[in-house]
Amino acid sequence: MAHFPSGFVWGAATASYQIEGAVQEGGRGTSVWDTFAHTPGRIKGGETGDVACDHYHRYREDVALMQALGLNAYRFSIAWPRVQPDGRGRVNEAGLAFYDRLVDELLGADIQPWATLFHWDLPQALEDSGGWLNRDTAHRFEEYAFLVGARLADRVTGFMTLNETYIHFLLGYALGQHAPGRTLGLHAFPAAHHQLLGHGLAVRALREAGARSIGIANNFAPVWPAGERDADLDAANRVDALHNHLFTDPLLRGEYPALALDIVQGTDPALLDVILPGDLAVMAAPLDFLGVNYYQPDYVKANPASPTFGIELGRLPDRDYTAFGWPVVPEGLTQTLTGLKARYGETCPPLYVTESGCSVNDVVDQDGRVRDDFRIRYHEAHIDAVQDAITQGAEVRGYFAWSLMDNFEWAEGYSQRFGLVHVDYATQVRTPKDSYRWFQNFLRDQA
Ligand code: IFM
Repeated sequence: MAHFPSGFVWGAATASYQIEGAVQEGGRGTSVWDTFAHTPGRIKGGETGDVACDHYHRYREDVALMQALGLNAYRFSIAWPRVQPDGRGRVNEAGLAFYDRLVDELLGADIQPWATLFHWDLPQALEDSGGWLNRDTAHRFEEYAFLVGARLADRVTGFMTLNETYIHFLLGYALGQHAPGRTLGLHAFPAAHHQLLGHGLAVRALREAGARSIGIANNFAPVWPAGERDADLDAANRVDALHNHLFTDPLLRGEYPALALDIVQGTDPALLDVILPGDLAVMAAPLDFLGVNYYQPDYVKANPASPTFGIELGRLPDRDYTAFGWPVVPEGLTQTLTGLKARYGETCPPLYVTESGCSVNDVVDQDGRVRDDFRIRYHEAHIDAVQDAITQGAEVRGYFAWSLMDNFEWAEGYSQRFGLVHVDYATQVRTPKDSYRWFQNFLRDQA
């Protein structure tokens, strides 16, 4: 495989609710995911993140695994309700102290800490006043960003404000498959606008607090029409506007894409009233990098009968599929990275792949090995795809595998394993998979 420039960031990623557990320890408040997971029927098998990977207690062991793998970076998220149990005002020192210890442990292992401020676990108290539908949440996020920055900016290499604004809007507010479980369809637009506003306010707050490098981790997908009918092409353009452009144009161009505004206005013109003068300028605060979470393309068909905006997602032919049923399409990552450069030109900041990975039905064999060749091929192909993008002129500076270890996969509970490290949830035993060993050798070769 190709050699990457020295200084290229090689990491793995996780998120607080998916791994930490200890939901009632250290003064942590309740998050929307605690509430959602404890609501019968929401999560496969009735599972919750109450214990997850018990990372809150085992973070030293987990950092040791990263160090032995040879990672030079780790992307984790900070649980807002650990830091501010009510999402406003009172700061929980024990919560901040946990992230202090984690960051110091990483630095002691020569691993750069990359912290995401919001990976979907909103304090329940803020949800009770409307969550991201309420403009005030953006201001509470600014306050929280400042206090995390003031505590950690001296040691954190890169801050990401939010994770996957589109997915949170779509699954949390439009379709109700994730917390907080709202089913507003496109009437959820205020949740998109206020996340983006919160992002811009948080960038400003983090800078004031001394952060050195600030970005966001958005989810991107190349959108491919599943047919040549005008209706399919039109559907593909609409999905592209909503999935990709709506969440990044405001940050890098200072404007909403016209097609997305048309779609929202066509749903209800009053929805656009949440956009106040000056909001776009706040959202467009300069960024040091753009995080790209990539999994699969959107393969789109028009279907007026479909309840999801008259659009149906098709199944790409002739592909390998992950255990989750997602097609493996590495060239979609190349297209995404080069496409960002093409769309945003000079205003496109350096790119990091902040998530890429696949779920596999892994088992620990009799001899203690997890033979996850599928995952090895996945990462090999996606790292090659990054190399192709660099060759074609995209400035890509890092690759974070999703995920360091198996964890709570949201509505899927523990049924989807994405880790380089296998977790036995009954015993909390960690077993490095073959993909971990493959990545370790790959990184040795890069050195
Ligand atoms: O587990 C999630 C993560 O929290 C956000 N990006 C996609 C991953 C796999 O679904």
